[in-house]
Amino acid sequence: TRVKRRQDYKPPQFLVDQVKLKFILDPSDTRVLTKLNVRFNTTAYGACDTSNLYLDGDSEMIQLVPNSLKVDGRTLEQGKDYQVSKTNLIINSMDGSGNGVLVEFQVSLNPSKNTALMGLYLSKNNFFTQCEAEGFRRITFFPDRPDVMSIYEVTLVGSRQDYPVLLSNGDCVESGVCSDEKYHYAVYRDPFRKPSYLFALVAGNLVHLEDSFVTMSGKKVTLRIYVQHGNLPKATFAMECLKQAMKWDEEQYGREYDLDTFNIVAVDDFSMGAMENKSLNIFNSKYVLANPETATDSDFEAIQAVVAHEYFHNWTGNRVTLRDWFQLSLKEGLTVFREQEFTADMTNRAVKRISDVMRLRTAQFPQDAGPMAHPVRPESYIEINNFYTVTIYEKGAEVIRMLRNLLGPKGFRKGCDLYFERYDGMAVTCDDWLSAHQDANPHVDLTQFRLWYSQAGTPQLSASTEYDASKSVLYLHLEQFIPPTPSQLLKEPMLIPIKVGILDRHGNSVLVDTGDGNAVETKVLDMKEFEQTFTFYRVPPNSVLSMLRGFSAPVKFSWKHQQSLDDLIFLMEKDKDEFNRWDAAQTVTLEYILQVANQLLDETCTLQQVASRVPAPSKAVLNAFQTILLDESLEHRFRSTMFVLPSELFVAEWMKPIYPDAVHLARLHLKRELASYLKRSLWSTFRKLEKELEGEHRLDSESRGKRALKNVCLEYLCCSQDPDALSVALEHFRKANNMTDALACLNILSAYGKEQGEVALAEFYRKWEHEYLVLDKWFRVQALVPSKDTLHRIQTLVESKSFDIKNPNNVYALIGGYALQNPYAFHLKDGSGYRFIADKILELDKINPQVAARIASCFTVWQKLEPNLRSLMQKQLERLFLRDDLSKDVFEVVNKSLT
Ligand code: BAL
Ligand code: ZN
Repeated sequence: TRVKRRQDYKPPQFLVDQVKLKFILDPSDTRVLTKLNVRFNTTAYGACDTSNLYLDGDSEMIQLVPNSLKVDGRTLEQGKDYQVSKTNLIINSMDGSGNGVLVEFQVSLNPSKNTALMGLYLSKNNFFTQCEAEGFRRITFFPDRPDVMSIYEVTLVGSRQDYPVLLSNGDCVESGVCSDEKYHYAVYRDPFRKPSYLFALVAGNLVHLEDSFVTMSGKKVTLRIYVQHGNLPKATFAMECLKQAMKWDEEQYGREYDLDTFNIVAVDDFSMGAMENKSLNIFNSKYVLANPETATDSDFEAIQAVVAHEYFHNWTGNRVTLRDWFQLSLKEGLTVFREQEFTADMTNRAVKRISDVMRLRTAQFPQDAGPMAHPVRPESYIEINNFYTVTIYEKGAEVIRMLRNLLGPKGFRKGCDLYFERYDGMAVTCDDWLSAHQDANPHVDLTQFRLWYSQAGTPQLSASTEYDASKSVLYLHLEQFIPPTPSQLLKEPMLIPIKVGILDRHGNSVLVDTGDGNAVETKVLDMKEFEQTFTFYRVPPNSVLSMLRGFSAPVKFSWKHQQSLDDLIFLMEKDKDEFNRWDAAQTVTLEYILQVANQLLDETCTLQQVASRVPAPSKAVLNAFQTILLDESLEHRFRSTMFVLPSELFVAEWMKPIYPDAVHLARLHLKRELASYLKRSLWSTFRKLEKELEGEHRLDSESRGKRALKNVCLEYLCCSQDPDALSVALEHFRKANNMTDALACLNILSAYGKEQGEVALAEFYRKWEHEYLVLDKWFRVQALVPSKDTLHRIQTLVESKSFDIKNPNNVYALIGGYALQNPYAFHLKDGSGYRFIADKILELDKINPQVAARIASCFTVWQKLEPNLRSLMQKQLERLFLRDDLSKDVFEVVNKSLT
């Protein structure tokens, strides 16, 4: 299997100025008439007599129609003038002078067989496309790489009855009925040059919601959201989000929309979240459709984020695109950053930051410490689909955030403006992005900062202090260590921006004075060396440092000598930085959970036995949580977030080797201790909020916060399986008038209430059996039941009529939920969980390799597990490795895991 390397990049030999495509749509035999205006790339290679033209084409999906290939009107002969392989169409001896040549041909394809959902495929009898990263080669032969940018004209022809809606990128310039009146057609022209991965078409029986937006220069843009019949009322929220995003991008980045229409289409079968095709975004329906009965508050927030994300791509990704796939984070990291900032502006900044960091720590840190670790700009890959990762996206966004902190908001905006101005309409690199910022900010040196793009691994930052009471000076010693990652053993020191604050013993801010004449409440220290000491002046005795405020860099921070519990509790209660209050609570609870887990290791014991064997959590900690729960001056949402204990996956990151059961028991033990100590306050808070929320359901941020806190209280109250609490949860479940409450209760009941859980699951199913997206939640709830019996449940569910293994949402919810998010149920001591998942990976690999590979990533942890689990998981990896029919996607994950 061929490895692609960044350093092997060469410009394309041929460019394609114009693409004309005519699709005659048929579920099992679609024809694509393709006309390409190609010319030899003389700018890169000079002129030559002739050269072979290589067009990518995936023979699994497309067939060249015999005798259809012509060059400048002359029909070519197979074998003599051209060859077709599994992956290419090679046309011999094309003109190398740089003059335009017209290449025409026809291909046939069978969308109904396209279960990989890459290229042209069917979902509920409607046609959709997904071309990123390399799906266009499953539609027609083409130089399918992002640096070949073309003007597209697309004609769609299809049955009027079956496909009343015909859509492609750009503006519809012509449409009508064909001579055979059963068919109609539409012609689309996209005036912007674009790479093939941004091509899209949709044809089907859909309805749409329409609205408009007037841009900053007064242009009216028509906005449409297309959905299946019956779903229109569920699209109104997404439409509001789209308008918010359009406005925000004008205000924050000066970016205006550039066409007369902007379309979003929702589809149930989709491997990713959504896709930013030029003016025709295609979305996984779960990121479009919502009403309070069927969607949770988190679903609404996810829709807001994804709608904005795809819209923002119009500038960061589409107008300025990628030179090659190694640069993926150039558009993804930047767009995630823009989306995060947008969401922070629309909701609660601190809570948003906390949830982003939770995701980074739970998913990205383990990836960066495992066999699939890669830099934000990878050096090599086997299958690019495997690189749509939390590292490219979320760590990529952290890198952009650090850059903005380094340059300041104004300098960053100047750099962005220059980037858009300089590279509009071009396919560029991460280096180009940095050079725009460097040129716009000549006083800052970005040389060392570039390492964030090339070095993988989460930097570990450790700190210690010394205080000189006679001078009121505090010395902060910092050390950074970047662990070795695959093919990168030695690392250079990174530029780590560290935001610090100082608090005196009463919790008042002490100005951070480093002697540069600029004493401020929060200061950014630029850590550049492996070891560095910072000096703070005029520091009162017994002050406490608040480190890495707002999580100013994606690093693992720790104190050399464990911070005292008093200091942590103090920060939890008093820090001026809300993020750090939360983080202090995380540290306190993480340390306790680890202490208990390390005491249990692989001993099998009940929770009662755990409680009798380990030291109880300190009263001071319990009281601190009590104070926070009852502190009405804090936002509900923030209070609820404070009660989310570090996830089992995150705790495991700190345990060597990992004993998943011990982590689970230790975490649950702490939860129960908290619940028991806070019982009265939890009940009173729950009851109070329940009352306040009575009446009509409201979606505003305050109501969402109240629901979150109320449901957190209920969860704590139920976690010890208290029958009274469980009855309340069941009652609450039954009378819920919104999905947030119903689902929260369902999760609680199925996790902690045996019979009540089954009753609630059955009732939920009966109510929502016909609501595809809600049923998906029902799958996920069951996948997440923290029980050793969960595997049996999943085994039954995958065979049920409601589950469709061809549907990625179903797979991610049930199989992914189990293998990737439920360590206690997945890590079974007889290895049966691993065997089941390996079987499913093999089955999925034949259907949708991209989805199969994502599930396979659950095995990347094996080397960190305790010896028994480690060898059981290794066995399944080896079993997969021995297959000779694995897709590139799964092969890459398995192969890297074993090496
Ligand atoms: N470009 C793939 C989907 C997304 O990140 O928007
Ligand atoms: Zn994106």
